[in-house]
Amino acid sequence: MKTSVGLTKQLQGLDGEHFLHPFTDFGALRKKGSRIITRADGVYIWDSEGNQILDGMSGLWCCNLGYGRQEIVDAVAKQMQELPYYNSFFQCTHPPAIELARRLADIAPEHMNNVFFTGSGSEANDTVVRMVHRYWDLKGQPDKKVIIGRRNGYHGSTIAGASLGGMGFMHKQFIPLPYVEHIQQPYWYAEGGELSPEEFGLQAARELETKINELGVDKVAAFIAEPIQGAGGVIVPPATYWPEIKRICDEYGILLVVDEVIFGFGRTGKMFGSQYYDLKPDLMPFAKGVTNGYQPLGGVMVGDRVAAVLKEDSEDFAHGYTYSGHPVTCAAALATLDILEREQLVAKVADQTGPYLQQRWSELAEHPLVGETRGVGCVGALELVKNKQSRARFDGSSAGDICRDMSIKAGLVMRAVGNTMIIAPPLVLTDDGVDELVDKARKALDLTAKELGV
Ligand code: PXG
Repeated sequence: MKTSVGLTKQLQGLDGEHFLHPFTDFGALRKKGSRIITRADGVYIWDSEGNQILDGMSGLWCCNLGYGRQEIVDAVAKQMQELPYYNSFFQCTHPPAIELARRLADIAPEHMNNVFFTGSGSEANDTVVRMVHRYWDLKGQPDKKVIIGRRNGYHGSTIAGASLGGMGFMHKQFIPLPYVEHIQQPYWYAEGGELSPEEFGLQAARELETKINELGVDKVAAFIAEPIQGAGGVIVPPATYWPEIKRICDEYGILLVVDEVIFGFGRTGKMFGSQYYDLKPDLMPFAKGVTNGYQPLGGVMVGDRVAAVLKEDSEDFAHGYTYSGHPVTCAAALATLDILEREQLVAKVADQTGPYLQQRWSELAEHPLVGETRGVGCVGALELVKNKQSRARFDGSSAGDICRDMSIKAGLVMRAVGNTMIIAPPLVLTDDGVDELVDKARKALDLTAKELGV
């Protein structure tokens, strides 16, 4: 749909009047007017002014197979006709949820054979808290309640999700759960100082050991982390980080929760980020890409040692949502997994799309504004800096905000996290698509440099 400028203004007016957007300064947006997206196809979106924009963020890290996937639409329509809703409470179930549970058990790491369904990644992380606490209660260690996360980690926006995450700007707007603690993030470029990435990775990981000892291992239940921080700025940990975290979790016997909401379903070139880093998580929350973003579905994959204990519980596990295992969302997920397998997209990211994107993306490091580029598979980040040698940053998020707007002007959705620019394009991006993305990102950087007068 191409709308007229007049209609765009009218919709923006109504939007500002009635619609409270997530993570938004309502007043500022109302003044500026929101961008109205009216349709999408393949790797492109179109706005109400008719501009065609390459979606470098796969919606919000979720439309990994791109738009216009009729097969998912058909599966959803068929399921809606057959059984649009039934619950999985009170000893009931239905074929789509059963089939999806089995399918997920097939593709998850070997030791993960059970799933609890939710409606989102945030609900998945609320479920994580409930499972972790129940597990240790049933193990006869009810004092083990503390969950350790990381500063600048993101695990969603419910009270539990936002508490597990370590976003200071979120924490200051509510009272985080008292049993969640945070340690340093493995963000070498911003916090590594004079240390090598390898030294810094070890140091950041060892904060977990220090924190466990400070709190007492008898109080600590679990550690939660994203394999690579997504919303925090595509922070790829140094190679030394995950092996050391693994060692500490094993040695102290605490549960390892790897949040796969962004990296699940192929983004690193492995089915799960845990497999990319050779981790053996006890719990694996997921969402987003499982339905290609077409339906709201999340869940928690449960490792055998936790599942065995929960399944021996003589009481109900007193937790669940009306839409846990909603049949229509499960049908969307099954169609998504069919496509992912048939088009061999995970292998394609590992062998072709990922390496080519990383090679072309790294060329942007030569740009005068860019201090570092990094990435894995189909994600990338670049740091906008005043000075490449000293790694001196621009104030606040000024450069990032400009670059985000310039990127749209250049025809590309690139997200700004402060002064870090990030991309997570659909896994179906072709080599030509990669070239287009990098050309547009470079144009955005040139326009940003001009605007900043550097
Ligand atoms: N865990 C991780 C790792 C996430 O990235 C969630 C949990 C929560 O999922 P739901 O479905 O409840 O949103 C997320 C979500 C951003 C951005 O700006 C990232 C997310 C959500 C919204 C914005 O990068 N990730």
